[in-house]
Amino acid sequence: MSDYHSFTTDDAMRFADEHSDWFGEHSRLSCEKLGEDSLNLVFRVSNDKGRSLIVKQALPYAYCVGESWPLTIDRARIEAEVLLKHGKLCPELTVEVLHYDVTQAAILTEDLKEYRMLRDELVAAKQFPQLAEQLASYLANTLYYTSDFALTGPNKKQQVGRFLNADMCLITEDLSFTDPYCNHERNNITPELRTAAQQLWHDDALQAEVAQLKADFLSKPQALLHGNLHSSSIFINDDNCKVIAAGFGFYGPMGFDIGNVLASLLLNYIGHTGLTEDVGHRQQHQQFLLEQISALWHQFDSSFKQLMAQECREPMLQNTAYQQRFISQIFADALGYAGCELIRRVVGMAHVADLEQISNKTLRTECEHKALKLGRQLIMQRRELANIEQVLTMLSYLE
Ligand code: SR1
Repeated sequence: MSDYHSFTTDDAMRFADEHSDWFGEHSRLSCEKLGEDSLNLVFRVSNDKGRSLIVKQALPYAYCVGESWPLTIDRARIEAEVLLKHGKLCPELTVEVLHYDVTQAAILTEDLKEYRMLRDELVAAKQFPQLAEQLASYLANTLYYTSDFALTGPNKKQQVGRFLNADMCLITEDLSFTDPYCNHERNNITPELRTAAQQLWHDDALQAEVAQLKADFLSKPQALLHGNLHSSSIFINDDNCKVIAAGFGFYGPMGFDIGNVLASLLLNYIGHTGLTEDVGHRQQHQQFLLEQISALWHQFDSSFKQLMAQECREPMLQNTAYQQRFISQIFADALGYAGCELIRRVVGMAHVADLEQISNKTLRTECEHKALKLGRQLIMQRRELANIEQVLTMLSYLE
């Protein structure tokens, strides 16, 4: 790490200028530091003709916490390489990486100025009819083409080694699968939720299932995951969406990425009971979310099955009964990981705007209880739930 130093705005400007021809000659550049990432430094470099790029630099610690939480800067290489790999598989749905520098742990990407963060848009009850189709395509392609269905055994193992990402995985292992189930100092629990949180700490049946999901997260390298695919890692406009921020990428269980997307939509559905007062408006937005949740799974399921049927490289994995069993397992895993995400966003360290922005405290607490209840049901019943419609029915019974 000898030549590494954290960037000033001047460094970021130089980095962007040296490693792209985006600005052309004789541009006057300016740079602003953005505060949109909890772990990294992020800069926007612009020229006087309105063109801009993003420079993201990993610090040797978590930006939002400080030096007491050290992290390897190798996560920038992993992030860049995940985005480049996913970008090859889904160019239109992945932010474009123009350059990355291992020594400076810095990445230069396109600036998604025409896009907004999906979480903010969903909190504002904006609707995007193509969302499920786009995300299902991203998930099916990135997960299939980085798995054993598509790669040779030796190549796959080499890839697993390139993307071990121990520090970032440990954050998820702790924040998603351990802290919410014990009285951990990192947890962020409102007084109104204290009793419900304490129930989680003593819920042996639930903890046995979370242990299974955590064990799979630790030891099931099925595909190269994004690793943090919630609605703050997705940028969107009326035509398209793009996935950003793959710093948590690693080879893990496919259901984890799918579950995180489902959880973002479910949290938004639950949150709107408190966010949107007008009943008609709320129901209309929630109906949109139900349709997207259903379409997301159905389209993923059909694309992934088609890929397995038509492109599977490995003879033994071409067995149709095996493929059917595989997709059922992915569905159950996705529901389990969605459940863990719902729970950790209520009682764990990192909360979400979908619930935090509910100004009426009573309503917010009600919504948080619903998220905990649904999270538990998804984890406990994930193997019995036969299809996504049963999940939607479960959601309607939360009221
Ligand atoms: C210290 S990082 C907290 C959370 O933010 C990220 O987006 C991940 O979801 C992580 O768990």
